[in-house]
Amino acid sequence: MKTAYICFTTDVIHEGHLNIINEAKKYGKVIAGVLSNEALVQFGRFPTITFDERMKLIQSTPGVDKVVEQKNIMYDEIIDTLHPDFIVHGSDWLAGPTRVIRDRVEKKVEEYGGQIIDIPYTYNETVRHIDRKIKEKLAMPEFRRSRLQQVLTMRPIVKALEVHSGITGLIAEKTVVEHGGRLDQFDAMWISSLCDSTAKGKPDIELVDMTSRFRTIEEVSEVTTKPIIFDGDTGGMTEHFVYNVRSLERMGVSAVIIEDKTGLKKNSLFGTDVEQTQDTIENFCEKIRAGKKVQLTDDFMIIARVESLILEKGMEDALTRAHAYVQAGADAIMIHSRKNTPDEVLEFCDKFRNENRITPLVVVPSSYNTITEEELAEHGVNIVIYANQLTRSAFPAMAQTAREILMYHRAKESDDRLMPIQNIISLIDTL
Ligand code: SPV
Ligand code: MG
Repeated sequence: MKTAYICFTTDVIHEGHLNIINEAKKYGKVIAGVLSNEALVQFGRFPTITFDERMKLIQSTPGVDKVVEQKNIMYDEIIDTLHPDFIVHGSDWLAGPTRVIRDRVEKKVEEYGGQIIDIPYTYNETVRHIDRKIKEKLAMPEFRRSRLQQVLTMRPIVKALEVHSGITGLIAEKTVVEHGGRLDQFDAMWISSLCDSTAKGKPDIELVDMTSRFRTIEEVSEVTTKPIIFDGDTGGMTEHFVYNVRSLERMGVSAVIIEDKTGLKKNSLFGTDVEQTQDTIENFCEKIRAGKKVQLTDDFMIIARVESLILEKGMEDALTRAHAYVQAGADAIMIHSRKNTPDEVLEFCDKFRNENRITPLVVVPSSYNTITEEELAEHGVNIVIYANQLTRSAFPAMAQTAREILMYHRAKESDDRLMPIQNIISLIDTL
């Protein structure tokens, strides 16, 4: 008997899936692949149920004869193992970034005379409603909060992009690229104090108050599902920090990063050009301990940011502080540098990893931007934050348009560089 293979990436079976199974049945025995969590996350879908639950769900669906795990987005391995006569899929993969998957399947099955069957994709009101419900569930604080810890176990390195508004949140949420035969997207979002302040035309000196910073979180949360890492600056006074930990946790934020500076905070990229004071190890450890004590879930992370390299206090100081902060309960360490080579950060990571193989390491390669994610991961880095690039790319584009309109007394000269408003609107979900 011939075999028809279908891969499932879903947590809920709806009539669209049943239709595909029924169509597949016409071609032979139906083998259903269930995409692994790791692959699913890479695919831009976060599971709302466990892998075993998804296996059981597909197994119990009428029409499915056999269930197997599909470990990769690409079908190569599964095709090599099963040699299915038919690969059946919704026609949605004929367009968009998933086209690359179909192209590769097409090449693979040609090798032994297999065939792709594209089934017109069902996208009616019921299906749309189910999709929306899954997305809403993913956006709920209790689901979103734990997602950073989950992606840390699933991705070789977690990539976070700076966001400071609903629309930048949507860019981080929805940008998917196909490059070199693989799909990629961001895993998390970083709400930078620098860019949040800049968007409000204010300096990055903890001037924008927490109520306003929390408003930004809400704005981003309303339209996205990815985990949020919040830039908590110095954390402020310990007596205030504990309240903010509770608020962030309640909002579904996954992590706060606080830096070991005290007094009037200045942006780290100024380094020693401006006066900046590092907190004592004792005080900062006390702040970390106080924060950990008040948090109510195991999901939330307090990440300690070591400013020793920024403030030119030396590698030993950076390492001593990092280990002390971990002892005090920090869930991860962020090491920052404003050098234009990654050397000191890599040296820190290697030395830290000699002593500590578990605590996640976070880096922000703004100035040492030639290093790749792969190289960072080789040195034990777990999270890479692209902290300000969206703001820095938008600002010159906006300033140029403003100058051109003033110069030509009309907008025509700028228009070729501008995105049609329909393309921008297409990012925005309608209810
Ligand atoms: C931010 O993005 O606000 C940061 C990173 O704290 S940096 O600007 O490099 O200090
Ligand atoms: Mg900051």
